[in-house]
Amino acid sequence: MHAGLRITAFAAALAATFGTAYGVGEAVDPVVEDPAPARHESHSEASPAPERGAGHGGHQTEPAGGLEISAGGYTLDLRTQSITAGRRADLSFVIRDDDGRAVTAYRREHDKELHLIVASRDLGTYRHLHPTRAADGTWSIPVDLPRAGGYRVFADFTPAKKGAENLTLGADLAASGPYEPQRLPTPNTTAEIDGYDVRLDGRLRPGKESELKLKVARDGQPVTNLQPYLGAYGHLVALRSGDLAYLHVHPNGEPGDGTTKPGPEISFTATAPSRGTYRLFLDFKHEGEVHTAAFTVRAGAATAAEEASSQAPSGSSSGGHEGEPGHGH
Ligand SMILES: [Cu+2]
Repeated sequence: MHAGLRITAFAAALAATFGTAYGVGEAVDPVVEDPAPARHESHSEASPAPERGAGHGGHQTEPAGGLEISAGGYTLDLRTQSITAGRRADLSFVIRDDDGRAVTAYRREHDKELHLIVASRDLGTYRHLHPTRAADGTWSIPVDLPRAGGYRVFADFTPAKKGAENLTLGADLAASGPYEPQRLPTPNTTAEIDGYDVRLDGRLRPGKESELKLKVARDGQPVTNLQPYLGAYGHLVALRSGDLAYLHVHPNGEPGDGTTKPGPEISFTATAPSRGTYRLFLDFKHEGEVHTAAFTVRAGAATAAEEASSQAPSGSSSGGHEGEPGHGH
């Protein structure tokens, strides 16, 4: 399984189909030279996968996923479009092909046929779920969203059909109730969750691959017995603040490969599709429980100092806007 190749081919297909979306990344990042012409589309089933990053133009730009409800010939048909905040409800959906038929055959990725992410528009609430598929192709899972507001539902899957690429489709979900948008937390490199301290090293870069390392500790001691979760020691999802573009992040190494240790460090490779502010969510498993640590990071800050100086919250404005305060430059 070479996620790199699939995603590269997917990038090319997406570029061919949705040239404008791809153009966003190009416009803000002059380093991107190769617009990934449509001819690359045919690659998907070909020759052995090249190493990630060895692709077109010497580096790889992965397009953002999740911004479209329909892409690559598949559509996310979200049957539940509204629920009540704070009340458990069944979320159900169907993935449909070009002919409107429910897709019932998937390729497993990270141990599952489909990964479902539910995130609030203000990125204050995040869920990584694994719904159950009925024989007719209907997926369902109970959800309980604590706060009212707008949410985005992401389905990350690969149809089993020959030549099909990994896709992340997104659809809106509303949770009714009194709405109080939360401000995006300021950038952080340490997160405390359920008694664990998680430290983030490395920076997310626009249009360039970079390594992100997360180190897990508890009571000041490095955790060296993380448990495999979804075929890795951690699962990292990055969402762009402002439009909730969904980034694919690849774990480096996997349990049992002879070199990857069960902590304290978990390594990932990620590419931001543009400058901007992103929220990173790390799921890791320890002593039978899954925990989620969250980080706010800026991609494209010229220096660490700029990153730090742009962290200051913008005064006491209580305009009730979602997301982050404006850029400091
Ligand atoms: Cu998952």
